[in-house]
This record gives sequence, C-alpha cells and structure tokens, in this order.
Amino acid sequence: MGMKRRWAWTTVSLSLAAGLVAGCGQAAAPSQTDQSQGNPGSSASPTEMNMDPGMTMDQQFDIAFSTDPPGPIKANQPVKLIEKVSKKGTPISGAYIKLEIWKDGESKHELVDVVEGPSGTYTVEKNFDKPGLYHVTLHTTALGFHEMPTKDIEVK
Ligand SMILES: [Cu+2]
Repeated sequence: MGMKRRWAWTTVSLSLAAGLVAGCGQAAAPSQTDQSQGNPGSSASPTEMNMDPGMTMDQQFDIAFSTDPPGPIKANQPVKLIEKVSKKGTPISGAYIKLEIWKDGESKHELVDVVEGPSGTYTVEKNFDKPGLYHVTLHTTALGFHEMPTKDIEVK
C-alpha cells in the first residue's frame, strides 16, 4: 500500500519536471539535457513533440529587442539589453522574462532577470567581459504563451 503511493508520487514529480523542461528546452543546463536523453524513463510522449505541418508558428505577441547603446558594443562597458513586448501595438506589462546569454561556442549559459519598466519594456544592464559573438534567448511568458526568440550580439 505505502509502496504504491510512493511510486505514484514519484511518477507525478517526474512528469512535472519533464513538462517544465519541454516547455522551455533551451533553459535546461546542458548536463541536465544529457541526463534526460540518456534516461529510458523519460519517454516524453512523441505525439507532443511532432509539429503539425499545417500549424503555423503564429506569434501570440511581439518581441522587439534592442541595445543601448545600439552599437558597436564594446567589451567591459555596460550595455542595456532592452526587450519590448506588445500585441498589435499595445504594450504588455507583467510578462515573465528570463534572458539566457551565452558566448558563441561556449557551454556555460547564464540566466538573467530583467527589470520591468513602463510601456512593456524590460531591461537588464550587462557587461560582456570578452569580445566575440554572443547569443541571447529571450524566454518570455505573456498572455499564457511562451515565446523564446534568440538574438545575436556582436561585442568588439
Ligand atoms: Cu523559453
């Protein structure tokens, strides 16, 4: 009896964790991703992963990304990363956003919080310590949907 309950609880926990990873795949640390791929228990239902070919990737809201200064961005100088979230021109406040930042070719990914300002604007000040190409994935949850476009930043 007690054994059964424990198993049931474990199953629920696992499926919850799997759901989180599936919803935001790129946010998972590389080591975690490797583990779940090698784990025979994590056979996430394949039907969910299949994209219906007739289904267009309709964007539920719009994301604009810019930097201040606009560029060129120099290493070891603070730069503001600015994300604007809107739908049909109307700013969206209260979005949940994490920026995932990594240098091209490097496995270390950094998750950064943003600060919400007026008019659907979300910013974070960042200091890139080395020149090179960086990628920024804008993990954005708003209106019950998740969008995660990736932008490139060239640091001189
Ligand atoms: Cu995401």
